Amino acid sequence: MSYNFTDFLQKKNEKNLNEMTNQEIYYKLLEYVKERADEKTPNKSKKKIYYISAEFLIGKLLSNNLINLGIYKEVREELKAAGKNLSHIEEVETEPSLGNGGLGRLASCFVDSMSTLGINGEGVGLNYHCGLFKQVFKNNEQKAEANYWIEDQSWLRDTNIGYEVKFKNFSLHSKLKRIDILGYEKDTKNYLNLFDIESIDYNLIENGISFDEENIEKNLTLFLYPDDSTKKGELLRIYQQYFMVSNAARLIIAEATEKGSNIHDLADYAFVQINDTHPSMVIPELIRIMTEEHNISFEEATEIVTKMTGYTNHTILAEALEKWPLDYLEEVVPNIVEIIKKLDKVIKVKYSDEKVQIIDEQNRVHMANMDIHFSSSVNGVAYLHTEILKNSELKEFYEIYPNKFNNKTNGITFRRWLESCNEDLADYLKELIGTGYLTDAENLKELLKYVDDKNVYEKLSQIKHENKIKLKKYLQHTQGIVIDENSIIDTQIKRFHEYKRQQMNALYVIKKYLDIKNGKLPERKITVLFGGKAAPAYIIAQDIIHLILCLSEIINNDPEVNKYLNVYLVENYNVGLAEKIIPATDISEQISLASKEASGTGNMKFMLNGALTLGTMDGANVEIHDLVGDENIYIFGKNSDDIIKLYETSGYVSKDYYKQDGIKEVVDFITSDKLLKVGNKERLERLQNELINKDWFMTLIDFEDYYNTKERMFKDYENKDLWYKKVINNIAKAGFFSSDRTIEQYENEIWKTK
Ligand code: GL4
Repeated sequence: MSYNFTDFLQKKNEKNLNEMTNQEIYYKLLEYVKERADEKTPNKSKKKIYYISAEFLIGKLLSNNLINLGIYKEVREELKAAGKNLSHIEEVETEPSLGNGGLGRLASCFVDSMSTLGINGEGVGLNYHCGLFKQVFKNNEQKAEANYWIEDQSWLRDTNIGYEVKFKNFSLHSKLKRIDILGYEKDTKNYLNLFDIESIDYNLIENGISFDEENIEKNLTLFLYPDDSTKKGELLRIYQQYFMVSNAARLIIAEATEKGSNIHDLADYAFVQINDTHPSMVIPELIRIMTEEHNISFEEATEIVTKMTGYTNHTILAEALEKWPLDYLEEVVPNIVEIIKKLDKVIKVKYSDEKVQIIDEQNRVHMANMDIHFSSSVNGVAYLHTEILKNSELKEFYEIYPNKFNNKTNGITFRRWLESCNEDLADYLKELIGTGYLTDAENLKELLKYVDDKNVYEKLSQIKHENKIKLKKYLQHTQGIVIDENSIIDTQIKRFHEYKRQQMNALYVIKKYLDIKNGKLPERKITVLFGGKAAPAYIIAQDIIHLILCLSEIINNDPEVNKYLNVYLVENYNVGLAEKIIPATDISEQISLASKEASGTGNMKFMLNGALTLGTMDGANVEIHDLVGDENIYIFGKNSDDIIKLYETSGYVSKDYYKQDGIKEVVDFITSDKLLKVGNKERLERLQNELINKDWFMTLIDFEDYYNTKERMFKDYENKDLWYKKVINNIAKAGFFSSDRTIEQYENEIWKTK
């Protein structure tokens, strides 16, 4: 029986809406949504997918749940009638940042799509009490603070499910918490399963964000590790990973047994998708439980587990592939080490090539290698990425297992990244092409009918302008930043990493500043927006943040320049900010060094929201380019083959580029008096030195092409018809990047639950 929010409040004898504060309304809405979600039944099928991931960057859930329940507009109208504003109420919700970036956000888009497609597939991860650190800026530097998100009332539901997890020196009892994952207008739902320890000691937080390494029993789920892409060998990480997979294995076996599995046939009941190598220990853990507790031989257990697991690789950065020292593992989980050694022996007998061994000569366990040997599917996350895995990074494995390798180009959920974050655009699309695109994103292609329609250009540019005004209000209110809604908005939002090359964008800003100082003025004001966090241990990334903050201080306060150029680094970039920035952006910066960004998913979100891509032929940019064609994207820079060759031959010498006209002046500016006046000498000098003498991610090789291509973009922007024709082409072709398509491919080609 359907009842609206007002009925719900009456039933509970609550005050009238107009007498309640936004805070009160938020908590009542939370209750109401949970009650409505109770009407839904879990998806059922004999075989179930367990998407195990150390990260689920779920973002706020209220508006998405309202949309998926099909009551977003209804609730908004009810609130409006009582003089309340739903978007103000959304602000009350704290954002759970249970992920670092793209990898965790992808996992969240995937659970949304599994639910929407009616697939019996759930997420399994950890319930971190502090999400990714809160970023604050002081003296033009990033400081990290603890980021609590769990309140007395939240989306988490308690269960009475829990297991005993044995470590070498102690055991921990777990507690499973669940979050409902509602499919879009579906009668069914799935869960996100987050395991926790029984009680957390909050006093163990040191310096805002670091663990007390002595008290793991009391703080195992206290923090999410703040490293994206670089994985340091930390003991705590092993504790977290084992806790996660041991619980997952118990859950899988319990659920399968309940459905009638005799464990010999476990692969008919469960499939585990291993999201990067953080959950890799699920392989030896399942084998351990089968052999120790179910009387199954090691050989048979290995065969079963291989059949029921698939591994997704998300990165080709060598330093990001986890390699755990064997003695670390011994110290934490000796039981697993026995199994890993046995698996290693199986491989050593078969193959002599050092590159494919699980345990190397320095006694380090290569988690990815174990995954590849002992799972049935290995996939990359974009066409180019998978090709690089097959032909270079994991070549030796591809030769052994050509049939295991497959590609699953990433996707994004259109419910969050269009319906929810850009309502005006979503409504206008419905007006033009109907609602079909909401369930079959390929229907966006129908927009091509309007590719020459100037009225549509006009309307799209109005929507963009409105979104800029909304962003302006929001940033003004929350961060004291005042952007100009009449400027062109050029955005780079993502984790700070040298390979993503925010430093190249910063060099562009310097060049533009110098241009303006020299009287070369842009036709229209440019607002350069940055957002992103740097891992606290990643010094150069912190230096890049510092440079950008210093540049914004100088530029935004210089009356000669700030009429033409503004630069902002928004503080504490997270999913919520992305949802506001993306719809307001004109230029999407996707400028990683070719071959380094596995896929990217921000690139897809911008495209869908009518921004044009300025990018290299890297990750999923390659597929965006293939879909929209040369004339609807701005590609620059060296391609991945050239870059891979340069690495192989050590053929890049940054100093040769530094010496060139136009580059030296810009790089030298980093330690100019102007910058040293507002900045930290050590940081600026270190960064400059890095660029001149090392530049591992080849910033300088692409700088000139980047600058020229961006200039061409600004010029094209002034021709509205030309620009919006490109915008329509981009939105129309974005359907391919729906995570529903990605998940359908996982289902049809790997999981086969149906
Ligand atoms: C990442 C990749 O860096 C990113 O390109 C990709 O889009 C994402 C999801 O597949 O995974 N890998 C790691 S590690 N962090 C990421 O964001």
